[in-house]
Amino acid sequence: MKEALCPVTLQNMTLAELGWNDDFEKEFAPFAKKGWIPARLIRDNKITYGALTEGGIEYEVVMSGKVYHDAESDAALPAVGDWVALETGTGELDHVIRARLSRQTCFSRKEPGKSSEEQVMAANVSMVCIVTDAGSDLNLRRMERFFALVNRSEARAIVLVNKSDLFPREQNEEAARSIRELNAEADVIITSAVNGENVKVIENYLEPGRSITFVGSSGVGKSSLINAMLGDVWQEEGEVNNVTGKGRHTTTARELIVLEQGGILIDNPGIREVQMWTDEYTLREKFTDIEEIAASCKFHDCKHGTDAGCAIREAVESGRLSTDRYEGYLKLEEEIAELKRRLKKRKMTLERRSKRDHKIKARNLADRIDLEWEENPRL
Ligand SMILES: Nc1nc2c(ncn2[C@@H]2O[C@H](COP(=O)(O)OP(=O)(O)OP(=O)(O)O)[C@@H](O)[C@H]2O)c(=O)[nH]1
Ligand SMILES: [Mg+2]
Ligand SMILES: [Zn+2]
Repeated sequence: MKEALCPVTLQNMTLAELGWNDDFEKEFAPFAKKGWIPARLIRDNKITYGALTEGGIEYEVVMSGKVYHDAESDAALPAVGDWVALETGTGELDHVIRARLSRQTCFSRKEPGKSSEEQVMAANVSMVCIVTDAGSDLNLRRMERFFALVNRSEARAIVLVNKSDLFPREQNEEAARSIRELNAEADVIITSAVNGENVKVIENYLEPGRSITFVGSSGVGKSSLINAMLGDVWQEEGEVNNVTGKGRHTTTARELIVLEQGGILIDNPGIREVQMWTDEYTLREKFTDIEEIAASCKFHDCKHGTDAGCAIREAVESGRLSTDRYEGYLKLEEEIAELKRRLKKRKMTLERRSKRDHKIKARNLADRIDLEWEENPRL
């Protein structure tokens, strides 16, 4: 029997296990001369990044003003999975990304015609694992878009039709068949993180130094599948809601896990990120019947809660609309609102980043001026 997968003991981690190869080595040569070290970005904390280096040493790093300003678009900024040249310092926030190495693959989302809007989801991944289920998450139009994105990235796509334990066999197979029809080249696998169906099959895709990134809607089971592959070793604990006391188990930042048996897994946050590559329109499409009902609410900005003259509430009360679908619809509205908040926050973050760069520059300049003054006082 195969041993359970487990994350690499950090002290022993080699660059190769992290995905380093000869092409990176070659490109890195001039940076090595400057005393900089190779590091792979494993987490995007918005202002800072988590970076792993040889021997599993993790640094919290910032990008240099130059890296920031040289980036002609968001897509050119360092992203999770990127290899960078790191200048380590002595203090906190003194570890600086001096350069980003070329990407060997790049999984990103790009709106047609809006190249500045490209968002890198994962750099240098060999495989993108798209997770869905045979129930309400299944959306063939969204799947088509995923396939188009993966195709462009030079990575390979596999699709997991997860939560098979929840649906009849025929439904899982029908879902898998309709996905295969969209893309004959993609492997489509029916899985369950709960009963372990085909979890071992995913492990067959692992290879030393190769990264697999998991994408798909929130709650579809990306973290659970990774947990199932890792056994009890790795747990993604979501924040706990103060009111309900329930864990949300939602992945909030991309996280990269290096496995002792070889291979690298990247867990991604779900729907809130998916929003960034499916648009509001695609999401609403599933609920057109409800949108039609909503059109006859008394107020055009009806929140469908306690508002007077709410057609949706009436439909639920009369049984014309099931509470399940209604709740799904409300969740969607929250997700869309969340997307908008995130986009706004992102814009503010970028502005803050640029301000911070200016502050660092100002500080460096101030230090230099002090130094010059001490060396050469002009009294
Ligand atoms: N029945 C069943 N439930 C599952 C399966 N996989 C995941 N779940 C449940 O679905 C819920 C969400 O799973 P997660 O693994 O957190 O989903 P995720 O895709 O990581 O979600 P985000 O991190 O928010 O993107 C949890 O309650 C899991 O227990 C499965 O195969 N079968
Ligand atoms: Mg998750
Ligand atoms: Zn209403």
